[in-house]
Amino acid sequence: MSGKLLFSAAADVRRLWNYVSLRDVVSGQKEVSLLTSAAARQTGWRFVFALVVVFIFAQPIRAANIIIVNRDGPDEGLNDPTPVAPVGGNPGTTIGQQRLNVFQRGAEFWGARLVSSVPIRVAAQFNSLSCTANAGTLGSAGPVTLFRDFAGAPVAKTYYASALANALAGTDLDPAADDIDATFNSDVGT
Ligand SMILES: [Ca+2]
Repeated sequence: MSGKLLFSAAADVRRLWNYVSLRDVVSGQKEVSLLTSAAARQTGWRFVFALVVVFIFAQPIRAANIIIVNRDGPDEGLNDPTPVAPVGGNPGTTIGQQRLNVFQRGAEFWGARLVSSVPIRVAAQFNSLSCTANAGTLGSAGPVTLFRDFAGAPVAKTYYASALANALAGTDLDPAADDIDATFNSDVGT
């Protein structure tokens, strides 16, 4: 929980509190002493603060489910059966499994930080890309599809990458397609 969030929530509650107090006085439903009694306000603020704390901790975990879709063929890339020893906390015992574990770790890292009710499908593969002894392409990734003018789009006539468009729409705008295509260089380290 950030201090900024708590401050913002408290400010909103205070505006609501002031509004309710003013409304009650104008309508004559409550005594004016509600506004002027320090003891009443203090008790009220304790109650409001408790409500804010309960509200914040009752919120669901903000996250997204990122699914790694293995697009490699048999015995290559993410399916490379070459035996290797576990290294750097990666328990995989083949090159392919270690590569997949890295993808999965990245998916979990970003999944915990992004917000979407729609699963994000990442088509993942390792292929031979540009590589020399001194330089090379590590990899690249990008959206598979773009959408615009869908229900929930914040700005008209503007394209959004599919994962973002799905999150804003609250539904999968193209369930048959992956959202992100990621290719990393199978020649690095060989
Ligand atoms: Ca491949």
